Amino acid sequence: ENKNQLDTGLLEETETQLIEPKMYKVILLNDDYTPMDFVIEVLQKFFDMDEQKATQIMLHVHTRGQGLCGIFTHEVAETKTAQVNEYARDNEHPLLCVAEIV
Ligand code: TYC
Repeated sequence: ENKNQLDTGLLEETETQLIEPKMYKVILLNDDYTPMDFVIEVLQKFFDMDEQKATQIMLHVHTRGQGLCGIFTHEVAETKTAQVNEYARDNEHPLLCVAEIV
């Protein structure tokens, strides 16, 4: 509930509904064929990571099977997964990225 000071000088109460956006985890999956350097490049290019962070996430995915790249709104998460999967396919790698609701 907000109290808005209007130019009438009167104080009017209005109700503002605040809707929390649903957030989505973007997860990278391991496979046996995508080169490690390509995965590091993807993490830097699409998730704004430095080389050290990207290497750490890549090795986590490689050893544990999957790993978290970030948490985003629905639109951003869907855009990033589509961009990663398209970039991987364009370069003929099976790398897969998925979004799941938090
Ligand atoms: N397992 C791959 C290899 O040995 C490397 C890799 C890491 C692939 C992370 C995908 O999401 C991935 N070359």
